Amino acid sequence: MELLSQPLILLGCRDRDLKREQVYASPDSMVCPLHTGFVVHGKPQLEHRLKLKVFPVEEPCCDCIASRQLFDQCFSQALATLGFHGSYKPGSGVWIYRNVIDLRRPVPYIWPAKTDDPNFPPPKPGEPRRWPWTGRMCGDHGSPIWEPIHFYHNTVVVRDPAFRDYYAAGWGGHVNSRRWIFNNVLVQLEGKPGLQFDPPSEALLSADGNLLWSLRDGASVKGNFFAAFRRSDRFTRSKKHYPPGWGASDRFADPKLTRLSADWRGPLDVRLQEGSPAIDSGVSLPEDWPDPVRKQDRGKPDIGALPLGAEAFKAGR
Ligand SMILES: [Ca+2]
Repeated sequence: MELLSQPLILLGCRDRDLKREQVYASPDSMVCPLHTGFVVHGKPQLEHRLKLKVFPVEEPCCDCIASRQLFDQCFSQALATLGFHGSYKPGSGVWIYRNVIDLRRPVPYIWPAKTDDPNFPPPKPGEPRRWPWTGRMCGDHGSPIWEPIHFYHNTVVVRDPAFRDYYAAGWGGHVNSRRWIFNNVLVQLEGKPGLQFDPPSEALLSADGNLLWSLRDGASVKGNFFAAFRRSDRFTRSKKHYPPGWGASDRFADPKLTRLSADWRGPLDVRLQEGSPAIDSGVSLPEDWPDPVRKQDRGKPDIGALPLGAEAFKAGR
């Protein structure tokens, strides 16, 4: 089985930041590198077949959360790439930046129970059969309070619309603690990117300088993609806490990545090409936000994981 040919890294990472790991999850798992390690849901027969170890959720260590950072990593094939679980008290936050998150690949949530299992509809004429599901950017298990999150300068590619069409591949949802979402490239292969938000108070969220795109459907969008949202009460209310308003500098445009295919088997090269609308389109971030390549970025910030001219980092062991 091809899934088994890839390394599986179980993250317990209590005593260090994570850098340049190639992180894969199992087909039926949630990776929780931010806090709790690795959670496998049910299906013991599947776990056995995949020779996975099940790591119990650990009690938190809030001291280590205070400095938790994830950067220069590649994530792929995860059911919920960054997830939260447990009833722990959130720490002082995590910093997630300069990562490549490639969620094009299908994730088998369940296996077919029979040959005509309705969970596996037949393909449309001319299209190949495929798994109905892919991974999610973020999620939780049991509705915990999420860590305060700084999510900035990442490049994210997902296949499907986010849960409830939440903004930024899902980061606009489950906002129950402070969150910052800035200068990310967020490409969806199919369907329009979501512009839904759910924080109970606008004070919890700051978001701007993100570039959204749909590989299949972006070119068919006429007019200003953000027009309706920017007329909304929600946008107006967001100005009280983030004066430009959520996503005031966001863009909807093809980021012109070096290599991006709808076929998950194809390589993903997130380096920006000359002329990319991501160049110099980000918003300025505080100097004290950690960033190893800020000095390589000429002029205004380039959106995404790699500024123009930066070499792709090598992740994995
Ligand atoms: Ca720049």
